[in-house]
Amino acid sequence: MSYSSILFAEEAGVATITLNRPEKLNSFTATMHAELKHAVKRVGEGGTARCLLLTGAGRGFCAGQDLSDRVMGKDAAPPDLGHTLSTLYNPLVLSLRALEMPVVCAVNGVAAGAGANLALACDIVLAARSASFIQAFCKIGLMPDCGGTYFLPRLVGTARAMGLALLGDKLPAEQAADWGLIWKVVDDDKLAAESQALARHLATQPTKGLTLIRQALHQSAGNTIERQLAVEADLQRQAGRTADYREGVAAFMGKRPAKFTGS
Ligand code: LHQ
Repeated sequence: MSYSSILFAEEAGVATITLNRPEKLNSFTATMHAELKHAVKRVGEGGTARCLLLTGAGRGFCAGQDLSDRVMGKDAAPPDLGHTLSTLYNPLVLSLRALEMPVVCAVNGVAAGAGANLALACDIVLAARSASFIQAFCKIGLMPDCGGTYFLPRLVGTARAMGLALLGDKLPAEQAADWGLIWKVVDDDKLAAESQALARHLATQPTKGLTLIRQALHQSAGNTIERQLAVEADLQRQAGRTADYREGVAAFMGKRPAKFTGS
């Protein structure tokens, strides 16, 4: 499949997907959804990638749904947005969460609506100092989707989640980092290099172990302590069977750098 709305590159163990409709702030169209679905599947199913990096082209990261696709005539029947979510956005979020590798997001500019929540679905979010996050849904009569009502209260607590979702104010990147919504802020001109370096580092690490870490943290939100301890025992059992665990211990004992293969 050739892509028109995203860019795809794979190098040094990192698959990079760049949302690429800069003139419309990389807002989502049906084509972009189809291409993203294809690219994420391709990353998960083969190739050499051990980390996915998601970013945007131009001055925005993603402005959510392309609203020019959504203009309704006065007498037109209302659209079934639930269908749009069930068939496009929800599978996208779940496909990112199901990848067996870490997912880094480099938010290069404004992230609004579903674009903001797409970023929050990733494991480590870096943002350019000039970037911002906007839960824009309330301004057009909608509610946060693309996982927003799941991620926001878990990341920043209910009070801040409510404020963000009900007011739709622009949250500057630095405040997002201060609030724990994202991992860190980077100077604009360093974002591409720093996020690529982080992704390349992750791609050299024990990929199976990292996948188990993200699985455990994903499950933690809805679990009791008893259940989560059981999850840890189960996943650690799997970690203990990996070649990278064997290598990690051998390297530590041999006082040498470990060479992880991701297996
Ligand atoms: C856009 C968009 C956009 C089209 C900028 N669409 N063109 C899920 C289920 C189904 C349906 C509904 O939605 C959802 C989930 C959602 O994501 S709902 C939320 C949709 N997103 C928004 O409401 C955000 C709309 N955009 C904005 O509020 C602003 O553009 C922000 C604050 C993101 C950026 O503002 P500025 O920096 O001032 O840029 P701008 O507004 O001038 O935008 C630049 C261009 O991009 C402009 O086009 P033009 O041809 O005039 O230069 C905008 O029309 C276009 N654009 N967002 N979502």
